[in-house]
Amino acid sequence: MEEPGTVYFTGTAGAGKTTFVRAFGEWLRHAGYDATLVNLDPGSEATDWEPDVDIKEWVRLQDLQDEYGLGPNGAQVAAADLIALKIFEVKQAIQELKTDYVLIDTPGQIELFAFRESSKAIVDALSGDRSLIAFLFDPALARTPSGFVSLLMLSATVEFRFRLPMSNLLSKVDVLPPEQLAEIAAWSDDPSQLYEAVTRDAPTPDTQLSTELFRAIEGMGPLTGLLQTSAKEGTGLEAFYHACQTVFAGGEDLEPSHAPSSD
Ligand SMILES: Nc1nc2c(ncn2[C@@H]2O[C@H](COP(=O)(O)OP(=O)(O)OP(=O)(O)O)[C@@H](O)[C@H]2O)c(=O)[nH]1
Ligand SMILES: [Mg+2]
Repeated sequence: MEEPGTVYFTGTAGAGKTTFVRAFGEWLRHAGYDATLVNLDPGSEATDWEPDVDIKEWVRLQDLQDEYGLGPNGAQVAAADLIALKIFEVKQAIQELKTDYVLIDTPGQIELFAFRESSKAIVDALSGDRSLIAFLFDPALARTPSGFVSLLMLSATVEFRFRLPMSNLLSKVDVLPPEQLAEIAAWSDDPSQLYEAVTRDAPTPDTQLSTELFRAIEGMGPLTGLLQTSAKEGTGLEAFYHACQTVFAGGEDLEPSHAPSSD
């Protein structure tokens, strides 16, 4: 059997990761594909759905807090290390289900996920040749030029850490008016429009910084294809599926787009 396509969902707290995983999982099943939905968040409190593989069977944030008197963030750090120790059991549970797709919901606190060495070990263990990281842009941040640039930087940081192909998604587009969506689309398609928006912003102290950050991003490569999605309304799920397929089929370079070429 062909190796499954594995997609990790990352993004700032509350960006819509869990909702997207569920909606996309349903979309895939409806379209006739099997999907395994994996919860990698040991602190997830969702009671209204059952992931197919749930890290809480192995590691629970609440237990760590109770047992060791840790705060929520200390417990997340400890949890990431414990998950890394259990990761081959988790991998086996995923593999036993033998599905076409594996959708992985990651912990809400992106810095805990993105910056821990143990997360790198977790992602390395679960990823095959057909893997992709989806990074969700929360519209609450993405609608301002400086917020948009900050999210691009964060997405680039995740790519730099994990060295996997990335797909950037704008989530919850149902909450933004069409003019704002058009503006965000223009920023992602045309770097010069983003640059203009950043510099046109009121001359607040962060403008200089945003401009410098933007230049750094521009130097890394093209800011291509921010997909507009709404898990609530089902918008963009098919387009995201095609984006995944393109990466899995090797249609796009499987190396991180920002990696320097070796020749
Ligand atoms: N309008 C709208 N709201 C959404 C959509 N997707 C998620 N939300 C809402 O956004 C909030 C956060 O969604 P989650 O899916 O829990 O986000 P998350 O990134 O998993 O959050 P954490 O794991 O806590 O970081 C919830 O109130 C969701 O109902 C969407 O497509 N449209
Ligand atoms: Mg979540």
